[in-house]
Amino acid sequence: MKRSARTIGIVNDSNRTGQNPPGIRTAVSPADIEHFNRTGWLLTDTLDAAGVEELRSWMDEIAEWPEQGDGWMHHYELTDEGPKLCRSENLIPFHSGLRELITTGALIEVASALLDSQAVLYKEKVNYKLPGGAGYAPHQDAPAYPFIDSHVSCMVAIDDSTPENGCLEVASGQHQMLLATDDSGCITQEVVDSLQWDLVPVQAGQTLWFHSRTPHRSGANNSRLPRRALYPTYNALVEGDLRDEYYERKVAEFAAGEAAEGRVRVSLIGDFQGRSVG
Ligand SMILES: O=C(O)CCC(=O)C(=O)O
Repeated sequence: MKRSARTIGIVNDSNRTGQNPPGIRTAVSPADIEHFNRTGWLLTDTLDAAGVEELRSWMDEIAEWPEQGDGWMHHYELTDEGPKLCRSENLIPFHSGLRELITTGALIEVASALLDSQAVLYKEKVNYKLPGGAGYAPHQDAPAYPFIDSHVSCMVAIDDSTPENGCLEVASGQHQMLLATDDSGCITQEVVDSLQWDLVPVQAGQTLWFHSRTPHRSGANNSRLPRRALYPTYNALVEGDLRDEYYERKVAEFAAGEAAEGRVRVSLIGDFQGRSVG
């Protein structure tokens, strides 16, 4: 895969409001919303050091949940060091702290501001990207998110996300339409080569917001430390509260279909490059 990309930094950390529990200290300004509407992404501060520590402890708990749960899903990939957890999803029915963090307070307020409408949670996942964990091919999320056209997602960084450990790369200003896709539902190589890709390092506690049509990709984790990130996705409530339907559809499609040869299936498109555990 051709991987030339520039690096961009935080775009706006002004206009921050006072403390909101638990450890959240952010709001978006009109300039932030303008940036998001123009580029399709926005980097904000979300958690202070205590909030990051709490989120890390929740992630440690969730990673210990049994593989066969009461509705949550764990996915595993094969790395050179053996099988590792790569994703957990459908988590909020089983974790009150996480439910509060992503369905009340600053995150849902920012999502509502970016959607310009009251937001509701569409889905949630954690990508662990443990050492040796694989990256994601260039894609837009919208083809993997059925029922409606527009969503806003965010990556809440649990660990610092860097070029070395597989931070996201985005293509700015490309979120108005769906791009051409290949057999796996990812962006065709010709289109990928025509886009400018920007690396977006995200520090633990910061949040990278992006539209579900914002093209993005990421590399493997070539470091010795985890690169965990929490990804809630929201939609406008006027379009429906679709979370239960989303997971019903996902479970049904996973039961009916196979992953591409040798790959782990974590999504309704084939963006994840992780090897199957077998
Ligand atoms: O966590 C990453 O590196 C990328 C995740 C991603 O693109 C996705 O889950 O759709």
